[in-house]
Amino acid sequence: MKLGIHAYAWCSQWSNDTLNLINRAKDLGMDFIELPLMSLDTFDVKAVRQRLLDVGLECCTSTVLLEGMDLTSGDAEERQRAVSYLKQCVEVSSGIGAKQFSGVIYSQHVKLAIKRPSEKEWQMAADGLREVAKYAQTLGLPIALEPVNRYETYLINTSEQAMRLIDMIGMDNVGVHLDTYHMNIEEKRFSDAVKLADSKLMHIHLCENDRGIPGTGLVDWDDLFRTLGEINYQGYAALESFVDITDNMSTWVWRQLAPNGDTLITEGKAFIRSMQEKYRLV
Ligand code: LER
Ligand code: MN
Repeated sequence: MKLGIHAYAWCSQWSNDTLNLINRAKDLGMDFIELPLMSLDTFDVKAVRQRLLDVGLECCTSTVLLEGMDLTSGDAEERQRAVSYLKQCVEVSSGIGAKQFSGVIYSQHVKLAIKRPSEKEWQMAADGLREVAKYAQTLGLPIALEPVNRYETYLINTSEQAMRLIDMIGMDNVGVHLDTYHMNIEEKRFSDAVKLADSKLMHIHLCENDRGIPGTGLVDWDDLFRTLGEINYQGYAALESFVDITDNMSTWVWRQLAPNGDTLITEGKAFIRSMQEKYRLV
């Protein structure tokens, strides 16, 4: 398993001012860094690619669909904006040499829904993502869907639902991205969610039930890592917490969850490596 860090441990927006975080992640012993693609305007593909090469670090990318870009919107233009944005994310990901691209990419993140999603909305998400996945396939890029809790989306809350949408998309390069914070709210058991995704599991966000440092809260890490050990999970897993509290993220983090990004990494890494050792997951 490759252990990485989401850049949100240190910053809330990626730009050339944050390039040094790539060095920092490497120095702190991470196998990869996860870069957010929410603001492509400030994302310098050439500079990021060069820095990753210079430092010798792998990377993954992720994003969420913001307001105005919704694959499940009744407005065709809005759906098209989402598809165009996701294709741009795929292009940027491929441009920097990312190993995969994932996140809340199936419907607007934090959409105010008043009804459960209709079959038509599921189909619109599948149709939009099929177009994105086809483009990603031409660039050899895998993409993955991150189920998030019911307060953040009405479409994909569980591993089972992610697998259903993947089935509807019908492309081999689409997988599942689980997040322990969301799993703790929506799944019955961590192990069941992992077993359901099985070989489709491509990415995991590791955070506590309060989004703090892994190992300090209520998440059943034994149940998770026993199963990851059983399936010999060789994919990516990133520590995800939001240490830099800002008002521009829909994550509802209003208090300090870790003293700083470096502490999140050193303590989180020690804990996750100990779980890997316990369940013989290299
Ligand atoms: C959203 O709650 C989440 O878990 C993230 O991966 C997106 O930033
Ligand atoms: Mn996440």
